[in-house]
Amino acid sequence: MAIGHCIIDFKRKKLLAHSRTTHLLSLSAGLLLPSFRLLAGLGVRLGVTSLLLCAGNALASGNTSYGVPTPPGPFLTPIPGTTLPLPRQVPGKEFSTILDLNAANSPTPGQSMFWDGLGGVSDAYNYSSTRGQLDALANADDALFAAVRANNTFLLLSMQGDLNRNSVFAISPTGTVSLWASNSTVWNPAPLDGTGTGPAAFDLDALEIWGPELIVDANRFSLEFDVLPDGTGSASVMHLDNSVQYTREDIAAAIGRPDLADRIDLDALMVKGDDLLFSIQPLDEFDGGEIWDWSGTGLASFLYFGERTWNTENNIKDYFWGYGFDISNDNIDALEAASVPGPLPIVGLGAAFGFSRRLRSRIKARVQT
Ligand SMILES: [Ca+2]
Ligand SMILES: [Ca+2]
Ligand SMILES: [Ca+2]
Repeated sequence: MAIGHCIIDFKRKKLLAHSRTTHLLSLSAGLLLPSFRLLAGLGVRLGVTSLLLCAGNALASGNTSYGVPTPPGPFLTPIPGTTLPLPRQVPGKEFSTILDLNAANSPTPGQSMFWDGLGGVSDAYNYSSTRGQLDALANADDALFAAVRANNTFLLLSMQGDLNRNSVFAISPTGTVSLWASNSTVWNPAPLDGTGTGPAAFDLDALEIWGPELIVDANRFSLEFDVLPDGTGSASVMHLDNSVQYTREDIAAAIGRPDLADRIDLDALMVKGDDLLFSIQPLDEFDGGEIWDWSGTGLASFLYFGERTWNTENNIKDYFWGYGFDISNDNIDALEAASVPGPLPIVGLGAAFGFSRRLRSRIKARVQT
């Protein structure tokens, strides 16, 4: 059981992307084991890392690659459903702060970080070595993209400002709102504030989850103001190699406002091939809380999810307040999705086994005496 949960799985997007060259071993409990060739293709480091993580899970000793003593996991596979996994159970999480920082807390434009869901972070990738601030992350084949459209997963979103250090909220298929990750779930201890006297609050503004651990797989991104990484032009959605998937003209036309092409700024993103789920920075009549669902051609429509339409009229501030959460504004600045069929496996399985073994021997000793 412990071994099964230790096996690192990949998001379906990764599996699909490599399905032609990869043999998959289907395991019970819906877990999938990627072949060694896939591991090698993605970086031999991963295989070693996952083994280390498994060992760490059992031993719960030493620092993980994220710099904290407790390793994340047990990792789950993204599957449509009505159970929300814990952040630590979702492999391959990446994020960026609104003022891009690296794991050493130095301002680093374009920087993303891995986070383990237990407060540990490490540097992931720099998308803009020149000047641009990262403001949206996605994978070309985002897990659970179709499940969002089918209203059969949890929609994850971050609001601009992360008021009260609430970084990521989860919207259930029936529209209930819960907190999925606080500042300290993402990065703890958080970077010190300017006075050096305490942890500063930060605003998570880009999020990508479900992937191999400690391997960069956010291969779609947007920069603040939709500039190109070299600053010579503009684009809303880019590939990892800095080629343009969608221009600002494309996005402005998709929302029916081609006149906004020189001002639009995409700031939250999920991708599946040509299809996008996206939000923008507040602009004209748009308050930034809109989520558009777009096939890549023609007009986009507003997403219907959680028994509501995510258009401008959807007052997110009032909606969240109904669930006890205060937010600064209606601007969504990161999008993702998470679900498993449930129930959740027990967290800290290694420790639990250790305990039960001690308990058993104690009981045994008592019986013998
Ligand atoms: Ca945010
Ligand atoms: Ca942008
Ligand atoms: Ca927005």
